[in-house]
Amino acid sequence: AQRSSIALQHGAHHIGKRTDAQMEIWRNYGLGQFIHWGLYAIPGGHWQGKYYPGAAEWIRSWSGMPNEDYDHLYQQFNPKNFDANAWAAQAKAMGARYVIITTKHHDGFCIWPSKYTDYTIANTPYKKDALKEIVDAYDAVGIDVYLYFSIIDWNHKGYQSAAPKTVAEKRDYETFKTFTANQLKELLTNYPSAKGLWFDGTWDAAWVAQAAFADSLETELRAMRPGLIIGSRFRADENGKRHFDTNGDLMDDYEQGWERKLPKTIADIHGNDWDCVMTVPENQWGYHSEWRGHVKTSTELIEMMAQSVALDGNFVLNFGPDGQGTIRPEEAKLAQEIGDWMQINHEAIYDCGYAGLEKQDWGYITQNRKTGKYYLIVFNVPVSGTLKIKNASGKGIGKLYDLAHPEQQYETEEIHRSAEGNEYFIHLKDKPTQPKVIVWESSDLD
Ligand code: FHN
Repeated sequence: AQRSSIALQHGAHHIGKRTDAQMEIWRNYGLGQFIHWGLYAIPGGHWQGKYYPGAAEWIRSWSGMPNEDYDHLYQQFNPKNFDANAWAAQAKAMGARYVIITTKHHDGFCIWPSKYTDYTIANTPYKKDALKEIVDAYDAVGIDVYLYFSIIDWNHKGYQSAAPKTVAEKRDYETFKTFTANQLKELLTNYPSAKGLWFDGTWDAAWVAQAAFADSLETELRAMRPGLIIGSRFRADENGKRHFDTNGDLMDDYEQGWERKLPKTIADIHGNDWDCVMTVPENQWGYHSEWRGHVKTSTELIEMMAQSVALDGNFVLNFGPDGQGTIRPEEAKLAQEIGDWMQINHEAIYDCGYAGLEKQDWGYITQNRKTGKYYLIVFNVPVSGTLKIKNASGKGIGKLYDLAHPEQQYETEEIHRSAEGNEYFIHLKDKPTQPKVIVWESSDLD
């Protein structure tokens, strides 16, 4: 059906995927790391013996913690165990190929010495530029850095959530806009290796009404850094539409709406690039000293990563270091377990995407975008030990073998021939205890 096409000044500026080199790199990452680290890591979800049940990084908004107490936390920020090189080494061992780091969350505290506010790391006992340490450390191990930036800023006096109404409110909000633009340009200037900006806190009515301003600011930022990658959360169009403009077209470079949830089928992603950002517990990003509820296992997280890549997306796992800069043992263990799996199986994740084959109940199929090889990532082995696969039309079965043991080839049994593709059984020889990857090099039909 013909889609309506309303003329928009501030809608999507390109239709369809970006095909330049930097975006190709982004698309092929497969696995990323998210880090939420700021002043909220000090209370860690508790204040004066009381437990805060919300996300730890939102504690300032809780009636149980007075704002002035929160606003003095910076005087204690002195993370004695912070070692950016150790974080980067751990992320590298996990198999992450990009990192998104909170430069400033909703509280407004900057982990870089911004010259546009005093509310920065420069005024803490730590004093040093932690963001630079992180960028340098991740650069050194070859992990691309993306800068998370919250438009919501509870510390700036011009910041408003509701659309400004009075003359004074409007004037104040203009100061906030200038401040936001200055900080973003400062970040791109100070950290020239950063590949993109990951925006958040852009749902306020005041910001949603800034289509023209945000669009022109984005043009300036892109001019500063050719290849810069920005997701769909930054700006709204002139009708206040977010992520997708009034015509239903994706705003900017990739869809940023997959937070703590995943698409189920390829139809859900509408042909767009996307990433999923995921927490380990239900909804904690910053450090919360006492996680409650279900804490995901490495197998669950590996499955989410496989599902993401099989549906053409990236999977980004969040870490919330504590107030001393320590990555908690639960997260360190997950990083280790995912890394152990990735060491053997990364070929099924890196440079891979949607295979165009029918999904099967035993797991997910990814395809290397360059070699065309398929990877069967098996999570659910049927009691029969037999997996069904269906190839693409016009293709022959070729060969199937274990990624971990390429000499281990599989016999296939043809079940059914049809013009849309033939169906086969593969008979597993063992009962895997870990998600297992089988490589499938299908062949052209003679
Ligand atoms: O409010 C934030 C939340 O604290 C966290 O930073 C996540 C990460 O995507 N984003 C917002 C909620 O959508």
